[in-house]
Amino acid sequence: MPDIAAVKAALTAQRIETPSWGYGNSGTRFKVFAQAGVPRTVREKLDDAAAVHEFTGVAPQVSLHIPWDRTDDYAALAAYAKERGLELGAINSNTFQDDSYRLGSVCHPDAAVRRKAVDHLLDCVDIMDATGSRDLKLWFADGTNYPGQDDVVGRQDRLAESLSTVYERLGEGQRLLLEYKLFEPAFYTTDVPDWGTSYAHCLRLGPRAKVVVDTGHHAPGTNIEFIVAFLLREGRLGAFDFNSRFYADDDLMVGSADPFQLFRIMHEVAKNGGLAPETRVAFMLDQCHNIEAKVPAVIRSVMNVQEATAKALLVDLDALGAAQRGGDVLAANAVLMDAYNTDVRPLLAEIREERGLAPDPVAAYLASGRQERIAAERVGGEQAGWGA
Ligand SMILES: [Mn+2]
Repeated sequence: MPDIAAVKAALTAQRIETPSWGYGNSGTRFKVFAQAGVPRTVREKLDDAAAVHEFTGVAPQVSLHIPWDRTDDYAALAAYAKERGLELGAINSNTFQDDSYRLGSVCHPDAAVRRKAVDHLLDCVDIMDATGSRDLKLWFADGTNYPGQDDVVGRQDRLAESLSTVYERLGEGQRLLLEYKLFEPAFYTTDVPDWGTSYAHCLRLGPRAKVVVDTGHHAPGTNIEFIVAFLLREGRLGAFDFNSRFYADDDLMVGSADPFQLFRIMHEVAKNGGLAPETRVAFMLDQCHNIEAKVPAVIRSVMNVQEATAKALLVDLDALGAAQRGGDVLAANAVLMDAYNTDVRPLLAEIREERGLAPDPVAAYLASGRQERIAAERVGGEQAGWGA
């Protein structure tokens, strides 16, 4: 059986990075619903992230999105974060909200547009230098809508050249994380549609280029845990963008739609060394809380990742290996299911109490009065939302 002290140590050491945009208003293509108390500035987003860390104890990093979180002094922003017990995490680029990107950004047929996109990515590396961020996270909306619209291989060549320019600019300890997505906004070809395309570009770039697995970016039925296991084996799993989905890229709270899938993913992570700090896998959330209260939703999401991780750590790997070597299909499956069916909430509550935290972070946040306080204080100004 797993050593419970080691399980507790692994859960205490786990870090889950939250996204600045998760604290702002977001929506669907139909409507963005405003909520009371939503941040109006990047500093107020950091205040919300600090609250999530205060109640969970495992979320000290915040991803920024440029230009949504643009500020004129990134070192000062990093200092503001540090005063609140936070660090600035991945810098997410944005090459999808400018009119010039109608036909793509780094894959655009016009070299001048590609240069503009690459210059933005290089600006993001400058920001990383100022914030101390380790990771540049790239997702491109590039692709085509109609057969014949552009040269598929030509676009791959442009992508490779653009990525190479950015990779060469990275400083010591900085990484390039390349995220893939099957479709949307492009509906015929997407230039980085899957893990294989991302992996192939990362291989050519070098060892500090890694793949990002956004759990909402696959075709229905895709075996995501296989992708995770493969990338870990190859040393190319850079990060997760956790969220969950029923249909497409729904960006719902991680673990809400399919907690069993999240457990299967975390089992491969835990079994294959992905929780070890030296493997440097970043566990990030990429979610939009459109109708639910945002800070409690982020806290719940962090807890969902912790619960899946705890169950994964409880898998009896010795018994599993014995059953697998013996060809005992039912016993092997039963080992996994025993762990999945364990109620780990008391264990996580115990770990929190040992660290001086409330056993139920959502209940503690709601009882703290903070939500009412920020709703009263954050009046006037313009609420932060996606795209701003
Ligand atoms: Mn993502």
